[in-house]
This record gives sequence, C-alpha cells and structure tokens, in this order.
Amino acid sequence: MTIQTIKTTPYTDQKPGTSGLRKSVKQFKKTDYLQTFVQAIFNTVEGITGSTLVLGGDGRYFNREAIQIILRMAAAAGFGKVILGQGGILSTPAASNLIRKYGAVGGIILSASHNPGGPEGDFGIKFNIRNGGPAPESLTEAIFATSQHIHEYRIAPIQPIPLDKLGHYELAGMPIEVIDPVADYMDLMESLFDFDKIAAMLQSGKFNMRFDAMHAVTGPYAQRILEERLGAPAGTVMHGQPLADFGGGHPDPNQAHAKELMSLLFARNGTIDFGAASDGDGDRNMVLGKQFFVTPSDSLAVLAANATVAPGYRSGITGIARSMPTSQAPDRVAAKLGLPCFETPTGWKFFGNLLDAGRITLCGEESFGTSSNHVREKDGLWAVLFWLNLLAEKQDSVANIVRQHWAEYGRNYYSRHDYEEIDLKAANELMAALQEQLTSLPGKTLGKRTVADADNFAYTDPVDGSVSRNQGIRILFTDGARIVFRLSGTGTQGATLRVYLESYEPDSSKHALDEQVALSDLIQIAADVARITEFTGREVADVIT
Ligand code: G16
Repeated sequence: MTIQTIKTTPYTDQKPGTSGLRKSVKQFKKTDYLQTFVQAIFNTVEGITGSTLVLGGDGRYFNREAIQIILRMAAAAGFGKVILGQGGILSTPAASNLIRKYGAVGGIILSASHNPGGPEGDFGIKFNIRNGGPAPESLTEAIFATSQHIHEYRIAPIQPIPLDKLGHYELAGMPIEVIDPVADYMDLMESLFDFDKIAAMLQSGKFNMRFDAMHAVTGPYAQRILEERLGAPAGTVMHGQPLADFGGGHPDPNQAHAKELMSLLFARNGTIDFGAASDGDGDRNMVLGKQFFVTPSDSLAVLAANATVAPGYRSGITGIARSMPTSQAPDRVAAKLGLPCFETPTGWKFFGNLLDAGRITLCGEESFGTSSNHVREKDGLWAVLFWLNLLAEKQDSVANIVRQHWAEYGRNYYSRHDYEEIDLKAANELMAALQEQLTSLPGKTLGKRTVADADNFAYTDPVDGSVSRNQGIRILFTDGARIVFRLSGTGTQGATLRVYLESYEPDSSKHALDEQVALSDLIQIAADVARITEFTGREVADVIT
C-alpha cells in the first residue's frame, strides 16, 4: 500500500505543558494540527522502527477519530505493532502498565485529563516513554523543537480499524492488536493488594462505599474490579459509563467537581463509609471518609506510614517523593522511617528517574495524584484499592486513621486556591512582581509569622543531573508554614494562578479546625504579598481544594 506524504505548515503553539499537549478540541481539529504533532513525536523518538506502540485514550470527544489517524501514521512511520485498548480506551495508568509489560518503545495517550470534554471542551495528547512514564522535559522540548520545522507528514491510506472488537488486525502491513483495556491492569492490582480481605469487607454488608467514575475512563475498570471481581454491591460505582463529554461535567475528582459524591459522604445521617473518585484519564483520585475529606498530601503520608499492610509493599519502601507544592506531611513519615524524601517540581515526569533508580517506592502530588513504582504514572484506582486494603486491615474508619496519623506526626493544614481563566499578561506580571520581592522578604514579619526564606524553586534531578528552573515562588516561614505561587501548566484558557497554603500544627488538641480557618492568616498574607485582587480583579479564588 502506498504511504502518502502530505505537505503541512508548523503550528507555533505545540509546546507541551505540565502533561503533554492540551488544547481546545477546536484547535486540535484545525487542518493537520494533530498530524503535525504526531509526526513531530515520531520524528523525535528514537528506535520506533519495528517497535511496539501502545495507544488509547480517555474516550473523550475526538478520541476515536484521533486514534484512526494515529494508527495510519504509526503504520507509515514503520512501527512493528500497535497495542490498542478496545474502543480506543485506556486509562493513563493502564497504558503505563502495558508499555512496561509488553516492552513497547512508548505509548500515546489521548486525554486532557480533568479538563472538560465535548466539542467545546479540551483534547490532549501525550507521549510516554519506554519506562511507561511521561516524556521527560528534554524529550518534550525536543518534540516541540521538531514540531516547529515540520513541513510534511506521512500517513497510510484510510482503512478504518474496528476499535470495538477484540482481535488482530493489519494496517498497511502493521499488525494491530485490540486488547481488553482492563485485564492486564486488574492482574497488576491483584498482585499488589489483598483482594480476599478487601472482598470480605466489601461483601460484609457492614461497609458501604461509592466510587465516582465521573463518566470518565475508570468506569469500566471500577466496575470490573470493585463490583465484578471484589463483589461490591451493584451501584457501588457511580457515573460508570464513559461519555464523550463526561455527561457535561468537569471530570476532576475534588470537592468542587465531585459534588454528588461529596453530598453523599457529608450527609447528616449518611450511611456511606468510604467515597472515592477518579478523573478523565484515571490517574487522579480523591478519598473521602464519612464527613471527612483526606487531602492528597495526607493520603500519601498515611499510605507511606502504613505501606506494609499491602502485600505488594510488605517488605517496606525505599523512599518517598512529593512535588514541591504538596504538603510536607510525607516528609515527616520519611524522617521517622529513616527514608529519603525528594521534593520535585510539579509534573509526574519528574518522578520517573527516581522510580527507575529504585530510590523511591511511593510518590504523590497535591493535585490528587498518588502512585508507586508499579507503573510510571499516578494511579487513581490503585490509591483507592490501597485505602480499601488499609481499611480492611485496620477495621477502622477513614477519619480515625487520619486523626491518629496527625496525633503521631502532627497535622499539616493544607489548601490550594485557584484563580482560573485570568488574563495571561496580568498573571505573568503578578509572578514577576513576586520575583522582585524575593530578596527583600527574608527576615520580614508578615502577620504573626516571620519569613525564613523566599525563592523561585529550582530542581536538580539527583539521577541525571538535569536542572529545571522557575518551578514556583516559595515563601517559607520560620515555623514551617509555606505559601507557594505557580501558574498552571495544564489550563487552556488564559492563565490559572495556583496559591498553595500550608501550616504545621504539632499540638493534637488543635487538630480539629477547618483548614480554611487554620490557614486564614496565610490566605490574607498571600493576597497582600501577591496583590492578587489588583492584578487579577478577583476578590476570592474560583476553586478551593
Ligand atoms: C497533571 C500532571 C500533574 C500535575 C497536574 C497539575 O495532572 O500530570 O503532575 O500536578 O497536572 O498541573 P498544573 O498545576 O500545572 O495544572 P493531570 O491529571 O492533569 O494529567
């Protein structure tokens, strides 16, 4: 079959952000926009000829068309084989597992994660490397550089592959295997957690849980694992059917967007003991107890402190990593266990080297991400199963487990305030004005706290020595409190300012405060120092998590 070479012109906006290239569907539908970026990936990644590519996405609008295009381009690029999730579906952690398990050269995951979908929503594409993890910065920069010089792409003739039917197909001589997207992932989970113990708890009639799949990719995974394999009652999984527009919702598992789940768990006489949710592509998680929200930072700390309850981590963990804006709760666990704790920039790609080198076992981020060395992505259902394993082992409530953790380690009060869709120029000016204050802040007293240090976070990767600068402005106080300012790298409209607030309270008699109350003075300091209202016109944050 003849491979066609199509002339194209570079797009100047194809620079990947925190996690791949995310743009509006409208942008992705522009002539050859997707093709140009895919060709840039194929021209940049080494060793693709004859190798295997894993392909799938979160099922959002444009997923299926994009998959047919990428299959034709993969055939033209000379891949040896494509492993494709049935229906074009693969959760991000499941794709990461397949890349590792089947020795693929990498994978393409189509998702804009927690961003809304549909014709008016967002789409995204990211490339994961051989270790199953997101491409490191050096590679995303090289892909962007290539995209700026693309003047043609290569594609095999149209030959639609039946995405929904399991089996072996061929496109321009390249074999394609359409696989069950859940099976390999379920096997992996079963190798890590005590499924018998979890099943006994879920079937006991004494434990009530809900998992909100938010009409996104984890629906089929959660139904198969929680309801079919572990025997949780039908109806445990809410919003389990993946929809191209996520049912009009915002598939972001947090207090603001998983409202129905929140109201079930926080009902006055509620009967649900455990609630959890995952995002568009299945890598984020939110964990709730009865009238209790577990911050992602605390979740990482609690799982690290109790890792040995799960069979997969019985022999202990080697170290922990967290992204810089994540609270320092995990650091306290690492210190007590005598383990290293690494502080990386925001972005899962920064954990890859540490995991590959065996220097950490667990890692997590404040942005509802938690995972381990079992894959190279964050993993929503993994975190949920870990919590279920912990609950089954301790036979105690989520709230008690977390409160006991605070009593032992102290509580890191934590919150993130997001100012969304603000003017990009104003956002950059706000950050520049903060940067100018860095040298004058140390030693100053702000409210009741004294600034110990202020900087723009830079990270030197301890494995390969690469340096990443400008990763967020930090104001560090002498009492351990912190305020961090960053601009999001995943939004598609204007800019999103994230303000991360943290304060440490060792005294357990003071652990019962609402976090917004406990952090109120820091919230005010942040607003004053960054002149948020002056630059953004906003009096309060749009989303508080
Ligand atoms: C992505 C990245 C995460 C990051 C998050 C938020 O998550 O994989 O590492 O913490 O975005 O990034 P930002 O603060 O720059 O918006 P996801 O779930 O969107 O792929």
